[in-house]
Amino acid sequence: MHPFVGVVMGSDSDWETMGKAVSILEQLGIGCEARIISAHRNPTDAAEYASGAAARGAVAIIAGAGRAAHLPGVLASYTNLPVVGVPIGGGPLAGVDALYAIVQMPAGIPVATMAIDGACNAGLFVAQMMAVNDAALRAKLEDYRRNMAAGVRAKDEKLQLR
Ligand code: RP5
Repeated sequence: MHPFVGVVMGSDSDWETMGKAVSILEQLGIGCEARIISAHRNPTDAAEYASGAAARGAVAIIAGAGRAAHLPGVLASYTNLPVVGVPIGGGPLAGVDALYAIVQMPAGIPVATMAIDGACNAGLFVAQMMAVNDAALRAKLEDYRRNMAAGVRAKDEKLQLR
């Protein structure tokens, strides 16, 4: 059984954002599966997915949803796996509705909430949790930060040539 991260989104319209979590996990060599499951359109599938995820080898779930955005909290209520929530931007309230719905979990069922559309950080956050017990993954994350810092320096140098 290979460990993997479940990346769940409420709609295919969330993919443009949630694909960034999949990309960063894949870039770091972490297995993941992407699923579209809605907490209100097919709630029994949501319950079944979260209930069975740990037994299938999931180590965490990243869940993204927009608007009423109850998906992360609903999935978290069916599993003890860490659930990371990504509020999806857009809609009449620009994602603030989703942020509030995801971040304000009552005590007892935690959801680690990222920024609106913060799917890349959701992937990195889960990778950093997994890296606590994985030296090779730690090295990849260190590389990632080194490259990011080099990118900023390169942009700075380019600006100085202006
Ligand atoms: C939420 O409603 C989804 O997560 C999505 O962000 C939003 C709109 O869904 P669609 O109408 O685009 O399917 O459940």
